[in-house]
Amino acid sequence: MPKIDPTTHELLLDGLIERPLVFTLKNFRRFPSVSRVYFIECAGNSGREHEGRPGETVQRSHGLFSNSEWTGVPLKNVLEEAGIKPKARWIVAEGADASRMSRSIPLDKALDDVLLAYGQNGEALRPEQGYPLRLVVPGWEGNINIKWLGRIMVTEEPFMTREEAAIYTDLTPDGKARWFTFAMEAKSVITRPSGEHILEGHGWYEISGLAWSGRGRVTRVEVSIDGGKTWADAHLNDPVLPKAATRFSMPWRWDGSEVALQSRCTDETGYVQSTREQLVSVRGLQAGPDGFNHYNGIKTWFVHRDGKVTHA
Ligand SMILES: Nc1nc2c(c(=O)[nH]1)N[C@H]1C(S)=C(S)[C@@H](COP(=O)(O)O)O[C@H]1N2
Ligand SMILES: [Mo]
Repeated sequence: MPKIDPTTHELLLDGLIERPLVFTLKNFRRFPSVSRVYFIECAGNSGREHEGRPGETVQRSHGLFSNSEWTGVPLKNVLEEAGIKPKARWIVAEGADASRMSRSIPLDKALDDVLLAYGQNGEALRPEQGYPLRLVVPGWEGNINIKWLGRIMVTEEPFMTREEAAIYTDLTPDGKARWFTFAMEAKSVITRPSGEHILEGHGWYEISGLAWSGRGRVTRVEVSIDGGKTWADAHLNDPVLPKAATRFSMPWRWDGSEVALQSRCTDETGYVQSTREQLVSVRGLQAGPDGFNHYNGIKTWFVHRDGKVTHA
């Protein structure tokens, strides 16, 4: 983690803008701020499911995920203050960590809902989460949410940085890699009961879990107790916010038989979460340079007769 002195740390805004700007945290905080709830999910989250080597617990299978209230300044306001030149199409955000981790983002997104965040859950960002300033790019893969933000350059083209040209790409069966898979597609996972839980006897339980979509609101979550043969609608707990985790729940009476629990999420674009088989038929089974990314298949937990819940 970089050691950053917030009294001297600066955010440099340059490239295809009328007036290059340098912000200290103090003058930056004078912009009007907003607070919004968004998830951040690593592109590699649940990649082991794609590989066919699922994690034993929900933490191990789907744990590269969080949901927070972020406070900061819309990037749009800051870019407009600087004046965007007509040729501009992208921005490049750079971290102040040793690797200067950098990502390119289309200007349309930068002017849509991206935040320059300095607060998380009502307190200052913690050092691990990017103190003093982090780019929050709602619904897009975790890697692009640059921590310890030090520079934003407005450009004509993407920079093709290591993370976007190699690491967070998806290898397809014809040997070509998909670039710029920005949005995290609709996904859901049952968190209770889940791997390593033990059901203490037959009777009523509440099945509950989390669903989200990088493209907007979750509109429906269905739950199956027979491995996907039949489905029933789960209840969506309020509030249901766009690009944020939504909790779902469903009462369930366990009769002591073997059960395969699954959840399936639909988002406001009409997209329905697919099965692993459907995804593998399109994307194959070749890992990229950093493993499997952008996997969002339906997750199964098995309840055994003795009440043990496992991933296999
Ligand atoms: N500057 C910088 N930002 C970064 C990273 C990094 O290594 N350096 N890691 C990224 C990756 S790969 C992910 S998944 C998210 C994780 O955010 P979290 O720690 O808040 O969950 O931060 C992203 N931002
Ligand atoms: Mo990541």
